[in-house]
Amino acid sequence: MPKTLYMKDLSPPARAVNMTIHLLGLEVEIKELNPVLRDQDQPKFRKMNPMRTIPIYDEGDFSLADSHAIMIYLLETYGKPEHSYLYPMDKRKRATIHQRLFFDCGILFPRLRAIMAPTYAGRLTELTKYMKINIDDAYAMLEEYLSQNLFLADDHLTIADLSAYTTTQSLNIVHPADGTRFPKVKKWLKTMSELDIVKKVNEPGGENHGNSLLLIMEVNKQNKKSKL
Ligand SMILES: N[C@@H](CCC(=O)N[C@@H](CS)C(=O)NCC(=O)O)C(=O)O
Repeated sequence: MPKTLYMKDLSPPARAVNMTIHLLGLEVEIKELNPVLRDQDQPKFRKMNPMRTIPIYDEGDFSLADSHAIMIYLLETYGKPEHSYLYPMDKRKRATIHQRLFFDCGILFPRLRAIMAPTYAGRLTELTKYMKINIDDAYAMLEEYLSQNLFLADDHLTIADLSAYTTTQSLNIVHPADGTRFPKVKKWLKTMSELDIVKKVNEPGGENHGNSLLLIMEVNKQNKKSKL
């Protein structure tokens, strides 16, 4: 059954899935859906994903939304022994990975989305104090996790890192982590940025996403000024 990933390169969760696909060596056709243009609202995609978000993964007779669910499915279904480092069989290790994926889904990404939505809607001109406090609070949680292991859920790379990295990379562009307060976050960001998979598959979308948010905020600022 042919496999398709509906995504856009700028999307952090979509890039996390794409990196997983590459690490597993899967043949998956990538088709672009632009969430800013609301491509995902078309009836076909609404049926596949009533949440109306990307990424969406499709195998013809089965489709799945939410990057975290997709990554787990891909590892469980297509993971070979050589991929077990990404998602070890040990139940407690998996439970920790699941928790970190939920952390991305429930804490990290919503704090980024809180910036993305008003920026794309033309309303946000700069981060509010409240947004910055929330991001620093998320960095503090990451710092704690990274004090327990070298990577987010273990002493090596797992799918939890792929997921949280794409989100944190953008957060770190719009509101850089303070290296004095969050040294482990800074080190992890650097380590992740130097991985081959990140360089080859995550980029240039990763850098472009955060930078485009800053650029759009600047445009929003100019537009606001010109209306005064
Ligand atoms: N928890 C979801 C979040 C997906 C998500 O919000 N994707 C954004 C693009 S980065 C989107 O499709 N936004 C459209 C919207 O929220 O309406 C996942 O991990 O897949």
